[in-house]
Amino acid sequence: MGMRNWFRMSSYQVFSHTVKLPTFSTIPLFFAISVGAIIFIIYQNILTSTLSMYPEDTQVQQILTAPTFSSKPQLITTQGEKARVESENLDPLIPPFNVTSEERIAWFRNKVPELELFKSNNTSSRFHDQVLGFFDGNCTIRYFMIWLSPAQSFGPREFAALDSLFKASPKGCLMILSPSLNSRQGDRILKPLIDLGFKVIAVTPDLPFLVKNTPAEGWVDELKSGSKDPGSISLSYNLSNLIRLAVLYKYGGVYLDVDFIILKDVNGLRNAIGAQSIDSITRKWTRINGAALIFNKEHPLLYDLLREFAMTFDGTKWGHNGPYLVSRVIRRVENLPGYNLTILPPKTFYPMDWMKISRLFKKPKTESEWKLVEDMLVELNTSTLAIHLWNHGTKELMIEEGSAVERLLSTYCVICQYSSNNQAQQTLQF
Ligand SMILES: *[C@@H]1O[C@H](CO)[C@@H](O)[C@H](O)[C@H]1NC(C)=O
Ligand SMILES: *[C@@H]1O[C@H](CO)[C@@H](O)[C@H](O)[C@H]1NC(C)=O
Ligand SMILES: *[C@@H]1O[C@H](CO)[C@@H](O)[C@H](O)[C@H]1NC(C)=O
Ligand SMILES: *[C@@H]1O[C@H](CO)[C@@H](O)[C@H](O)[C@H]1NC(C)=O
Ligand SMILES: *[C@@H]1O[C@H](CO)[C@@H](O)[C@H](O)[C@H]1NC(C)=O
Ligand SMILES: *[C@@H]1O[C@H](CO)[C@@H](O)[C@H](O)[C@H]1NC(C)=O
Ligand SMILES: CC(=O)N[C@H]1CO[C@H](CO)[C@@H](O)[C@@H]1O
Repeated sequence: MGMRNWFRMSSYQVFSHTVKLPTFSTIPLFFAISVGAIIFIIYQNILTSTLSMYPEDTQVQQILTAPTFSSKPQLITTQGEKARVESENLDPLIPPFNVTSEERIAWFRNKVPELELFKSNNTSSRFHDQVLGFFDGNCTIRYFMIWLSPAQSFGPREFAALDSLFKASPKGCLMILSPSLNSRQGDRILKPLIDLGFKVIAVTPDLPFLVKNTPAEGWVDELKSGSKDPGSISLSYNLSNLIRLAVLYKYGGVYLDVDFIILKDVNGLRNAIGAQSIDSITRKWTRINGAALIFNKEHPLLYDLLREFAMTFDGTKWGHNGPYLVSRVIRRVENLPGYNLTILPPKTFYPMDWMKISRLFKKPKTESEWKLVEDMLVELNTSTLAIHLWNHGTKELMIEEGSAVERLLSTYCVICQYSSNNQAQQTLQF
């Protein structure tokens, strides 16, 4: 029990050392810029320095989105990519194509006994012991990631996310919730980091245990018992959303998607989530993204999100789609007392939006393009904690030599498998 409170207690200690109070001059400035744009960033009654980040965002966007890259980035056409696409088809949670709802339910019912994720129904979970055993007092920060695809599709780009994480937080501890990586193959993938003394582990999450006594418990029970249609797209997508909420609700810590490059330690932030876009006039957020979450355990927002998840999946009650869930819930609660929520500006985690991210994969050709990449790197180094690469749209893109992404990958790393030569795309053999 003492352990379970650890994150919370020590996070306050850490926070008190690192929080920067806004200077008095920034407060009136901010007010002048956005009177009436209600921004609500309160952490334990302290206005954090993130307030003053909003006005600067225009500058960042100008640098990051300057329209100099003319041609499109190249697509990968190598063997490696074909192998990757094929292995992704092995995702155990993608239901058979073009079948009825009844057929999908039947398919899933047969599948459940094989799915490690759903195995336990025990209050004394082995998973829980693994979490308590892994995050000891030497972890400066507690990270979680999730990987529900097969181990063979965990490629060099995903590895680069881990590599950047340990560059930023060498004393941090990372638990990857993943049935497939909790294996010999997973051990081989993580070995280079473990050999260097970094604390990383892959553990099969115990979903029934994680959602116990949360509003999502019934949802998981129904799915498990085969009375709920798992849906036609990918159950992994929804389960990943659910697991990140449940694990932070239970233990607290930092959750990150595996398509980030982490530039800085996020220690010092608590109960924070990133805006992905803001209104250019009011400066108020328009979309919040759940790819990066920094929360104390049992935070009320996580509870609300779990409840919303369980309700919306039903389809009959709310009828909104998954990706909007976080924004919708936060819009309802952001001004309520007791939430202590920090909404970070887009440049913190999403400095480049998904429509424009591909330019970061392109080789700069002219002198002004090189200069632009330099400026971007400086800007990212000053104002971004982690850059989201929007894998859904970019995993097919080649990381071209000298591109911003290549530069980032070869800078923010300890093992640095991406080097500056053209071999960056060769498939690494784990
Ligand atoms: C929010 O901050 C207040 C004041 O510090 C504290 O009492 C309360 O527990 C915090 N709530 C959460 C959910 O962290
Ligand atoms: C889906 O299944 C139906 C009936 O089995 C069939 O008529 C239809 O052509 C299939 N569609 C695709 C895209 O395979
Ligand atoms: C439940 O936990 C107990 C004790 O840890 C163990 O002996 C038992 O096999 C577990 N049952 C299941 C279904 O996991
Ligand atoms: C676990 O589930 C099995 C059937 O799936 C049931 O027989 C058993 O009683 C359950 N155990 C607990 C502790 O809920
Ligand atoms: C922290 O690390 C030291 C040295 O490796 C070890 O002796 C100590 O037991 C660790 N502390 C905890 C709480 O695990
Ligand atoms: C980022 O900025 C810090 C301090 O401002 C500097 O020490 C560091 O070298 C920079 N890193 C890169 C990769 O530019
Ligand atoms: C509750 C939830 O997030 N449900 C989503 C599951 O995934 C599908 C798409 O794959 C969404 O449409 C649902 O909204």
